[in-house]
Amino acid sequence: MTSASSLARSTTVEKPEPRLNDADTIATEIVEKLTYSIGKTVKAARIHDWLEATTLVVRDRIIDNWFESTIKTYERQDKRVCYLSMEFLIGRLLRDAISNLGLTETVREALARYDVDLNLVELLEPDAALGNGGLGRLAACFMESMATTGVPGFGYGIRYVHGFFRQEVVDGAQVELPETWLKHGNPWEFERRESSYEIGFGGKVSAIEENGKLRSVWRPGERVLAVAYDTPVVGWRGQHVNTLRLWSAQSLDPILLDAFNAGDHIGALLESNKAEAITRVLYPADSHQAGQELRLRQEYFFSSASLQDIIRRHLAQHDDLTNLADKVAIQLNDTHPAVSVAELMRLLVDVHGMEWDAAWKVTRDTFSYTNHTLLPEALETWPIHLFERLLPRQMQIIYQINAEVLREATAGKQLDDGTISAISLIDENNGRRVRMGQLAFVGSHAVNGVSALHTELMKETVFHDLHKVFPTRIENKTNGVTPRRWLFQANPGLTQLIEEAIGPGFKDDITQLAKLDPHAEDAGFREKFVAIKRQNKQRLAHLVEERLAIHLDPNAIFDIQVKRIHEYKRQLLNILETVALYEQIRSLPHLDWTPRVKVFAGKAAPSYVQAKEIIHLAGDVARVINSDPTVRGLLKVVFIPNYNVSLAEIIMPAADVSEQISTAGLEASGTGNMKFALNGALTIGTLDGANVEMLEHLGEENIFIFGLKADEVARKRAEGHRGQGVIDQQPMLRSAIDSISAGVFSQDDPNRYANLMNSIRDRDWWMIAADFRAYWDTQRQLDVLWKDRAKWDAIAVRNTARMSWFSSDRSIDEYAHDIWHAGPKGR
Ligand code: 26V
Repeated sequence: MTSASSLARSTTVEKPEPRLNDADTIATEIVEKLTYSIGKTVKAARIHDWLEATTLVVRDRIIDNWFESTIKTYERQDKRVCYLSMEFLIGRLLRDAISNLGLTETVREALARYDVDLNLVELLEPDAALGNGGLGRLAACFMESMATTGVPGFGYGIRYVHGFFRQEVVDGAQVELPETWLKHGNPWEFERRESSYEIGFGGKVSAIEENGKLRSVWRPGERVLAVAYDTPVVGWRGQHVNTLRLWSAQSLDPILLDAFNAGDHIGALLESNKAEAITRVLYPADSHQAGQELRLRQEYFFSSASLQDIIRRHLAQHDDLTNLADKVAIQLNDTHPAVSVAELMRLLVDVHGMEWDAAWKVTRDTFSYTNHTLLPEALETWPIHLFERLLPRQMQIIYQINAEVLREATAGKQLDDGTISAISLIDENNGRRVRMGQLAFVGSHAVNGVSALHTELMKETVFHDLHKVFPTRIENKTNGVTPRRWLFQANPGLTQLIEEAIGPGFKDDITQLAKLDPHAEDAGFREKFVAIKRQNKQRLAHLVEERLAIHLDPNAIFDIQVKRIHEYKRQLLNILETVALYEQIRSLPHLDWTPRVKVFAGKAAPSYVQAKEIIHLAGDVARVINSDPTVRGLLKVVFIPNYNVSLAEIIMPAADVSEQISTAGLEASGTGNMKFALNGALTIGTLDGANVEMLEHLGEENIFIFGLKADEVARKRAEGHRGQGVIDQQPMLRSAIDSISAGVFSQDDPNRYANLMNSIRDRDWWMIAADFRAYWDTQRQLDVLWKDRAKWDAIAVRNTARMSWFSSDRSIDEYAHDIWHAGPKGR
């Protein structure tokens, strides 16, 4: 038998009979699972049991398609896309899976037969919060879009035992609590003990002679096991199912028997504790480098495991690794997996015996890298001594890559010392460090930013010199969000209304949302659109009432800023405008003020002092304003604790105004901006990140842009801008800052905000004082517009109609076509 036919025989499995998807069948199967998998009768079942049984029934249906997709990719030897990301911020999976399979109403009906409410069942599922914010959520949207558009995608990441911390606010201050998403098990994952790899750390490198050539041999001093856990990712209509493979660290030698037998029971377990610590917790900082050894261990651990897995799969189908880049594209989600560049070189050269030059070509052709931030404090570098101790062979390889890249860069050209030190992989100025951005850049054939402006700024700033040497390498791929989660599931009312207006075609082809545009002129349609917005606002108001005992009036403008708390995102600008508005309403109560509700939510990195002060201030301001009868009915402020994906799904559809007010040049893209606008909120924002493309697609009458532009910010900073000069010209701003400084909102501790306020008076690094007036004026313009409901509502409808370009399906098509050359659009 030829090897090809034996392969075909071994992989062609009998296709299972398609399952029936009517409510009777599903109800029967749920009860079967309850009985035989969970061991409960219908009578004894608690709602958690119904969740588990329902999940297992839905999962069965996904598994059938999962096998089919996997076998098809294997048999056709399709090029695969491996998305390496330290974070996947997935949220809940059950509703997503049911909805993508088209089973929402059927499952609802099946459960209703037992008086079980699907909505309540869904609420019990814990969020998979394996990410910090934008970068991790983008990875989750991309996984869903790859499955939807039929790109054979593999997500590779870390199975953290504890995801992003749970936030509570105690006496105004953020408190971080551990998150325990795996407490009741995880029915979505499959442990793959057979797919496990050894990962080494430390030890020594020696060179041995083999056939007249020198070969490096790394003998690590420590080894841990990476064990795979697979989760199926189902695309729209269940057509295609991809895999998210997350690695868990285990000790190779769980109990040191010698120590155990000698009576040292605790010592016998230390090894295993140390090994398993690698995947125990997600680092909760997204703005500055932690610099801890454990973080570097995490990065290398998941990079090496993923590459070993990719190579094993490749060699199962191909004779050697020379054609790796034809069969696999590896996308590096930021620099967190950048050590992969050195690790792939090590595997190719040291383990698989490839020549250096050939290996370098394979490496570069295989990798591509996405940059997600320009903030200097977030750019990863590692001290050489740490890198060398933990990864001695990879350090040697980095030196060699560096030497050759510098040779390539200087070939035929005269480069000055400044340029050479700027493109070097080693930073010599801050105590010798490895620069992970430079490593990712030189090891990739394509490097992308996540919005047009961000990509241009990458060329001018962080990668200025590398861009000159490799002028075609940087390109743009503007972010997107999946309309399945962020419109169909989060806003079923609006989805149904859209379907009534333009038919169901938009569900399979989101560009058809454009057909909604003329309905902006239709008063009858607008009325229905507004009725749905109102229901969504009521749902949010209900949640706030329940959790915080604060009453919100759905007739007011719901003005919402939800995202990580960071100085550059300028929650402080929003709070200052809120205080100024409060003071204006108090002093001019007879004016015709437009009622507003200001909503804030977001987490601060545990060590980020200013961000925590901003949370405290939001709470303090909320308490004073909400208890002041003079502004009752006109102004309310809430900070909702523990912002996460599930809360976002309730918040996005309930917004009238979306706050996207970062200091221009600093928000790489933003994706919340897209979710809000898709759900019919009006954006007030700076010309930053993807707001720029939103302006292009919406038209300038449908978005509210204010403030300094990126180049103006840079110029002002260079000129040594200070806040005080502006504050002196702005009585409203001065009064707001003075009130906060004087302790009006913090009578228990009047000096609490002295530093925060002084930072605006002095450096005003984030241009809060500089942009205050423009922001205030634009907010008042929105107040006026609110009174012209026909106009406001038409703009809201147009926002929904014009956002289809911001679907992550479009982003994925572009990656597939321009970078990966994989999937239906990539061939
Ligand atoms: C950086 C670091 C630094 C070391 C410590 C741990 C850690 C964890 C995450 C990060 C990445 C932060 C970058 C990030 O999340 N960027 C956001 O990416 C979004 C998706 O592209 C984009 O929409 C946001 O504008 C951008 O801030």
